Amino acid sequence: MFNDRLLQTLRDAQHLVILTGAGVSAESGIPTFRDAMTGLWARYDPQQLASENGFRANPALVWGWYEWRRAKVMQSLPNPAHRAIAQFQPLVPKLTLITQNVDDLHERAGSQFVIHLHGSLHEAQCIACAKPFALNATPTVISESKRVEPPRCPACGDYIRPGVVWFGESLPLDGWHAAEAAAQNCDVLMSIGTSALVYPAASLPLVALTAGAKVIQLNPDKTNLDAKAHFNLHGKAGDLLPALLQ
Ligand code: BJW
Ligand code: ZN
Repeated sequence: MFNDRLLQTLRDAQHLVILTGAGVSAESGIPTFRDAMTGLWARYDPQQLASENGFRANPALVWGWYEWRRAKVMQSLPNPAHRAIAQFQPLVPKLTLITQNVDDLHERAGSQFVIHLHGSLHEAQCIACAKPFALNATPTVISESKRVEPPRCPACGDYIRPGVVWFGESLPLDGWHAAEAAAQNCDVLMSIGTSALVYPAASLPLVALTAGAKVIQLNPDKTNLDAKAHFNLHGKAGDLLPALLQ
């Protein structure tokens, strides 16, 4: 099913970087962002829902939408792609797992150290003073367009916001620096289930290529990375990754 050079590249890997995107959670029933029919951005305006201006303009709309997504993730289970990624860990001397996903499905599949470049649906903080806020364990929002007034910060009284990275915002700097260093120092990088359109995450495979690493891409569709990657595997992560482990 796979070509020998690809399998040898994986067997020889000393430091494997795995960069994941929404496609890895798609088979758990979590919608991606940019898939034409089913992606979140096909139905919602990213400026309205994933920017600080959007939140300031309509906090209850944005908070309700994120609570609906958090509930959806909590009702979902890791899929064979998450589980296969966790199973790579003992097979290579060093593995760095970097995700753009805001769910916790890698952790629930058994991956221990996960760099979350775009934050987490399961964290929240004050929009003004950044004090962390403990979310209730069981979100009750089941309708995607239900408006829910966000909680208020006990310290300063401003709104609590989702702990995710919106457009125009900085990535968590520790995570970003660790991700960049891993891309610079790895010998193999796998880019899985990402459209490779959102920066700076999309620059990580390019950093690895420039540093001389082999890049393997897994995605049912073509992306901008196809022309640059050493190997392009067109298929679903949940089919390809378990087969690669065989
Ligand atoms: C399957 C599958 C299956 C389906 N198996 N695959 C112009 C040019 C360049 C950059 C910019 C620009 N204008 C503005 C910018 C910057 C901007 C940016 O990149 N915009 C571009 C869209 C143009 N970036 C930022 O603003 C970032 N901040 C920043 O740059 O600050 C400076 C800084 C840098 C470093 C340190 C400090 C400061 C912030 C970006 C934040 C992105 N936020 C979101 C929302 C998070 C919250 C939430 O969840 O609501 O993050 S947007 C959304 O896109 C989300 C995702 O993590 C991100 C990436 O999406 P992903 O994962 O690739 O999903 P999709 O849907 O795009 O692709 C899924 C893929 O899966 C598809 O290809 C399918 O084919 C595939 N698939 N089923 C495998 N079964
Ligand atoms: Zn506050």
